[in-house]
Amino acid sequence: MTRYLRIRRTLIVATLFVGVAGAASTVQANAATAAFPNVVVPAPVSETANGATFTLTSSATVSSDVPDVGAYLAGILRASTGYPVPVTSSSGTIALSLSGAPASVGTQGYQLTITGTNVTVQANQPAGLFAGVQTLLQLLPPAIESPTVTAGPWTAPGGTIVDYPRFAHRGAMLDVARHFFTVAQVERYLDEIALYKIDYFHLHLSDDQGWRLVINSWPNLATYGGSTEVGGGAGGYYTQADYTAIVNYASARYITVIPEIDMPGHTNAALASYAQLNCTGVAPKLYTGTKVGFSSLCVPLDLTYTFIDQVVGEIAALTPGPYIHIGGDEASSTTASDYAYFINRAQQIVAAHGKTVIGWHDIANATLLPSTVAQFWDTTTSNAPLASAAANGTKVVMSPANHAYLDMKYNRHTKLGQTWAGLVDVNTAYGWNPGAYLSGVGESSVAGVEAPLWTETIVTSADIDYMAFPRLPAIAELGWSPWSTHDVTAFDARLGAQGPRWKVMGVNYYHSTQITWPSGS
Ligand code: IFG
Repeated sequence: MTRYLRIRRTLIVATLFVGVAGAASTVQANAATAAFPNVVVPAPVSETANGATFTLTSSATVSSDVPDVGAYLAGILRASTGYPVPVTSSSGTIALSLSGAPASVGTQGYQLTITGTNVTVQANQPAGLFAGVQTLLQLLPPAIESPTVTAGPWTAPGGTIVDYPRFAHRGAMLDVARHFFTVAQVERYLDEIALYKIDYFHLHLSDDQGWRLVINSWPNLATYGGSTEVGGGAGGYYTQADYTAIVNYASARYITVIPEIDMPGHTNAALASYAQLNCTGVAPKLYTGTKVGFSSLCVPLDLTYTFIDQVVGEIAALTPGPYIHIGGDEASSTTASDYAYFINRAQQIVAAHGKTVIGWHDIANATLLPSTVAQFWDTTTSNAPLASAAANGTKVVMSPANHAYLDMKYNRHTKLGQTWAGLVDVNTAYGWNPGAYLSGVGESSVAGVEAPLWTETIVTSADIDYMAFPRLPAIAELGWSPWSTHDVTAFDARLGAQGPRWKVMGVNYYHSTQITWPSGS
């Protein structure tokens, strides 16, 4: 069990209530009004320092209107400080409250107030409390994230932060089809993305090289279609209980899972699992290479739509979130007319199961349902079918590969990753405006952003860490922070301050030469 895994917080259900919450925190009002340190990622909307310094002491308590968020925070504080940090029913030293927040913070934002003696996080919804807790942790010393007891002092600068997201959709994607990752590895990544107020987790569950989720009505998909991976390894798959565990772990961190079944292309694993799904009636072999565009479901075949209906039906029943991702990318082996027909039918099937479709922007070549969301992934800054769909009300999740694809190499020396979309170091990941990037797709058409991590070359959790950090926080900031705070110099400084936190957490991040990393981090 690596050091990092120990900090993978399981929410503490049984919490200890004590009657009297007292905080013997030391009050150190600094003479001059200190400014907030430039450390929080994503950058908050507003910060006002009050010159006080809060110190967490062994008598500190946490109270929370949402017990699980209180338990999450107390778990982190206990692990690193060694303090008991009981969770009380009210008026904790650190109080997480669902009342008193300004309406401006909406459903995902919060107000954080730190005085010399107390901390208050106020929000309108539980997700806002969770977001405020992430900001509070970033204002405490990096060692607060330590999985083992370490020395303080545990101080935080006094002041008030009012904060809320620019875009409601801030996602991270993990491709578990090219290489399979266990539930524990996925949960580790969920812990990491939760630190940066990510609220959607896109799980790429099927592709040419693997099918990764049990579908009871089509059992060969997992047992045969999931039996290998890129390079010929053992592959693997999630039982439906595994998938539910991932969904619940994400949900406890206010992250909604978006399952993807890629279609009609990227379907070799499914076609290899059932000969009757193939137009020829002959199943292809399992594929362990990294080519794309060579497979297609059989569009004229009625069984294809029974297959999709049953697959989508089982997945929808396991997915509390609103979206099913139908892929739609790189269907080079499907004719344009078949593709449009197929996407139109697939959307109807998903809608019949009460879910909203999201798909790679290629689906704009079909007729999109009003609620269907398109995910942009190309390296251009214009796309005519997508612009006309946006003009008709289609919302877009922005994932331009030359900025947001975490499987791109940082530079030509990077061992892992690919280069087809270019070399992407952290300032390239940060250097774009999602609300003004694609011609004809303005701010009001943009649902948000997502950082995909494709895994043709990614095998271990350390590989995931290396490619995601420090670039994922850049995409997270583009999704959360106001454009008015966009400043690469200030961002690079704040990102540098994250290094010691990742070091303590055992996150294997890339020490980009574009960032000044504190010594020892
Ligand atoms: N494009 C393919 C992915 C993956 C990627 C690797 C999309 C939508 C290249 N499709 O990105 O399957 O192979 O960078």
